[in-house]
Amino acid sequence: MLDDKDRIFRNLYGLDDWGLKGARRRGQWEGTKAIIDKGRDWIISEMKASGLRGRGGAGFPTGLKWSFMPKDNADGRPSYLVVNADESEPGTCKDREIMRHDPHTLVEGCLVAGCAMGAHVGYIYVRGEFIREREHLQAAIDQAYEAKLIGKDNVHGFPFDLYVAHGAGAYICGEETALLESLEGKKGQPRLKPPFPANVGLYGCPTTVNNVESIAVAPDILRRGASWFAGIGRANNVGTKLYGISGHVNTPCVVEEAMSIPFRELIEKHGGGIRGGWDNLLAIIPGGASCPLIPAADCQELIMDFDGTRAVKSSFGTAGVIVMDKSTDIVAAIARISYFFKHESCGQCTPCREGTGWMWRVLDRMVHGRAHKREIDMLLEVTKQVEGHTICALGDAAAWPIQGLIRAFRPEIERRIDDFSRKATLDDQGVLD
Ligand code: L3W
Ligand code: SF4
Repeated sequence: MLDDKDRIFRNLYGLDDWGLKGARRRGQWEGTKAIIDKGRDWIISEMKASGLRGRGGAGFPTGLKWSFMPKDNADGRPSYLVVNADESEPGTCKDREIMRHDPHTLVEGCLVAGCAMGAHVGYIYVRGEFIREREHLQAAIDQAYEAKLIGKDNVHGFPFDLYVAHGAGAYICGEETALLESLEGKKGQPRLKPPFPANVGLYGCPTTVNNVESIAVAPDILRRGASWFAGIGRANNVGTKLYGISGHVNTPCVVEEAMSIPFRELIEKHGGGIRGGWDNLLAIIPGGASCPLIPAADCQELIMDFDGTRAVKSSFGTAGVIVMDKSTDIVAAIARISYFFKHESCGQCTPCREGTGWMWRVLDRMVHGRAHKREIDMLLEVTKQVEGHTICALGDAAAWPIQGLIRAFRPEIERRIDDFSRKATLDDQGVLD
């Protein structure tokens, strides 16, 4: 279990003042000038050495991403930092807690990240529904301006302006290029990549888009040293991480823990155990609704990190763990997730636009057993036609939970089909009249 002294977010539950005074008491904005004075090359090499991987779901190395930004802006294009605070992944509410209760971690992180990538302007794109979070964040930014911590002429010597923008409730605007389109005032639809935002981003300029948590942990990493962060967790999966625990546990929460914590330990220590005990566990979704299900049998030895979840054919995603006990109608649960992706598809590519609706309609029939068994393989085949054949990862995200359901719970789908056809036969014979 993570030692208290290793926790970066010391006001995660809002027990202390979230404003500047509280932030300073907790050690934020301390030594920031020394960090900025060491310059962008030092910051980037330290971030690379820390091993931090992006906390938004894909796990791309943060220091490496920052290093893609141009060193000199010789072509006259400015560089931008954009923070993805459009947290909308079902089961995920960690960035919300940062913005609500510890917003200065993010504001300080933006300054440091901006310096590392030569960006004098940053935008934080906040999910439209996060009204209170946006207010806290804006207030923290105002405090930072007033104290001359950021702004054109600040005490740190790196001019930096920071703006908050808010979305309008579309999940797809959490995809980095759709977010950029939305920020530019256009319809939020993903762009084809490459070019990556580091080359052609906001207003066609070099841009880095990072998740809230990735940016908010940066100042502490640079203050305490890369080796401190790299020493927590295990190889390739290091540092501290915010986990969201929801569903059928006794005490749902968001908690900062070490990367690579065993799933069982996470749930016992912070989730208060499974409702009804471990024998009552049916399955989990480990990192937000995009990740495939992991059945109970595979959860026993599960390590919560990128490699541990991959070993059981799932993914780590945002570490928003959704726990489901045996009272769950698992087919209905995945059908509901499937409806979500159908609803949120932006519709610009055919496999996603048509496939998400098709998959949901079939799955919705399967909830009640109104299907043929051969349709199970047909559904699986459709998920494979969608996966990897779309502009953005929403297509994959729609396909994977269904693949996970079929992989782990095919007998349950078949049982419903058998039950339905048995009832239909009895009905035909008039037995049920
Ligand atoms: C320059 C290259 N940059 C990659 C950058 C790229 C991006 C980052 C990761 O999806 C996942 C998705 C959701 N040159 C580069 C390069 N980059 N190669 O690295 O890129 P990518 O494409 O691997 O992932 P992504 O498009 O960022 C994120 C999954 O996360 N997810 C959803 C999370 C939702 C939230 C939320 O609601 N807040 O986080 C959960 O599992 O399905 O697979 O910046 O530009 N050669
Ligand atoms: Fe839009 Fe879906 Fe294509 Fe993504 S995969 S661009 S959400 S249609």
